[in-house]
Amino acid sequence: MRNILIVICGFLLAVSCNTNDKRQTNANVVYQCPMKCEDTKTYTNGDVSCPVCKMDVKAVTKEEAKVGNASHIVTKDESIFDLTSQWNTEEDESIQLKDLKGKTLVIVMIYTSCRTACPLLVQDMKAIEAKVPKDYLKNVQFVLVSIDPKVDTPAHLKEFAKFNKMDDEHWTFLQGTEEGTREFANTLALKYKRISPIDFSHSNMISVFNPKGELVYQQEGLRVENEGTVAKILEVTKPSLN
Ligand SMILES: [Cu+2]
Repeated sequence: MRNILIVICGFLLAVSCNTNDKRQTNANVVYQCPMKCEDTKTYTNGDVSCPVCKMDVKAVTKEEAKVGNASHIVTKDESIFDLTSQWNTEEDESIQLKDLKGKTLVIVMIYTSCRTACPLLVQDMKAIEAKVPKDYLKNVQFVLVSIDPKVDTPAHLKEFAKFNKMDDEHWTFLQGTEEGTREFANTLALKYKRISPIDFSHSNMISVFNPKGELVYQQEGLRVENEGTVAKILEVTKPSLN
């Protein structure tokens, strides 16, 4: 009888330890926008959606939640010139990213029918371009990659470029395939998601690649200070002599 009691006590102890463990794990779970629109802000309730991008919040550990947006900055040795996806430019030329090799690339992902963030991102790109001296500008390519390749055809992109006075040679607009676009966004750690038949939610990010195609800098947000971005562009770009 005594033995049985010991076994039962042992069993109860084990069960209560288990429940404790579970409680601990649950206490460590919070909810957060998968795009970190509100940076490190968390919710205790998983039934809400992000007030910024409208995506459902997802469960993360408290440690994961503390890692802010800036953690996306990846300085890997991988080059975007290794990507073999095919793209169409606004001039209706078919290219691969490696065709842009040798220049510093300043890249943003947008879609032309966006009426909220993208017009600001376009202005941010132009503000950066305005700060790059002419002799450097020859070795820098400003690239706008569409996240809505169905709508943003080369003709459409050309129209957009003209309208926004971005049709100088150092501007390039790219339309890819759905797959190629998604793959490219992943290499930037950039997230986007269709939220209605015509609209997307997306991260707001301008990325700088050195002439070897390695990611060297990312500017996050809208209308943010661009000094760091410009400094990085000048650091990795050789001015042209003529
Ligand atoms: Cu947008």
